[in-house]
Amino acid sequence: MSPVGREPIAESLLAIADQFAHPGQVTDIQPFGNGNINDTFLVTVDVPVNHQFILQRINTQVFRQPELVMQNMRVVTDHIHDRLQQQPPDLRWETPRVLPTRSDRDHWEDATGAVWRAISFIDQSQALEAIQNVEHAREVGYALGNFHRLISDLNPDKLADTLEGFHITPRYLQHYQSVLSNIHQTSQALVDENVQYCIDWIADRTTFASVLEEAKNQGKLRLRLMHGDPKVNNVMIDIATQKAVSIVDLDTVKPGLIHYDIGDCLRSGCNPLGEETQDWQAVRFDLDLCRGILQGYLSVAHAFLTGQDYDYLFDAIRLIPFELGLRFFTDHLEGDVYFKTKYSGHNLMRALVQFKLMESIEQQEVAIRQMMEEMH
Ligand code: GN1
Ligand code: MG
Repeated sequence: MSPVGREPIAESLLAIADQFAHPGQVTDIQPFGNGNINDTFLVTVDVPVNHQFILQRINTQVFRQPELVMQNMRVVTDHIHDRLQQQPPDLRWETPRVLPTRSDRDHWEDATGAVWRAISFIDQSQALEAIQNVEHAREVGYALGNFHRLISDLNPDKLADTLEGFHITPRYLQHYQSVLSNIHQTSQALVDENVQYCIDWIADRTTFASVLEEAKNQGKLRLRLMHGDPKVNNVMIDIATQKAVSIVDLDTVKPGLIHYDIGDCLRSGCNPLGEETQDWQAVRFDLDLCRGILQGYLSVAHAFLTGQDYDYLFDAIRLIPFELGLRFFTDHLEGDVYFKTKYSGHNLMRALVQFKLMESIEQQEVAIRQMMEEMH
């Protein structure tokens, strides 16, 4: 019998999990987390330690070359693993590892062509969906800083670009503009007042979209490796100590600007209502949480940030909710082809949340800049 409140294991999932070289027998498989792209499951096996692992179906509509995603993941996790061996184990920090198939491959393709992989689960830890308090914020910031530190000496040339244009804001804007111009002006889709709100919001900020890319092109910001998706629920927290012990979801590690990561971490961590709220009018950017995340981040990153990096921190915080809102809104206009949705209008709601967060950031610009000044 399955445990109370749990679905019995689907035979097909069990067969897929058993393609991977895990110890023991599988006792449970449950859907896990709330990813917008891949399908994720937590698998439990009947052994005393490391008794869980992650099983994922890679979304090949988004990641068109899943073998390169896996190659990157191995390069990154091997690098971090080696670095962790070289330093004294004062603080617990781990990296997820790729679990091979029984024939020693890093992914498995089923009869339908779906691509699956298995990744170790960070034992005795959990990812929280929403930010809890300032201590949690500090840990989330620390996790990003530590990740940036650990990959700072990994040669970017070793990583393939698995998602071209990812986190290049002007590209998203260009795509949005072409989608919008293809929708007939009298289309029902544009009549909605919230849709109109988004269109106006974006129209007023088009020049701002290229702020970080211009700084990169002018040599003010350096290309480095970034995580690509350092949101709150990708930071694993040790259940006993409440300290961050890992940052997971390494699909989007690639050369880019660490500012995109900093902005993404803050847009996710300073919005107490969370990015999935439907109460979008009430969304606020919380300054105490912002201070917490930056304190945690800078406690590690202060050593490698330049003066110009600091100069662009505010723009990064303001830009990423804009970029993500733009991505959600474009997907809404295109008929939800990229992000998974749970209800009609979901991507529009997500866009409104991000634009409201951006409004709150703009309103608090003076206070945010002053806070950064004090921390520099
Ligand atoms: C997507 O699938 P998930 O939830 O890890 C997206 C991120 C967004 C995020 C918003 C490859 O990440 O860029 O910030 O949704 N990932 C990709 O929640 O597009
Ligand atoms: Mg992700």
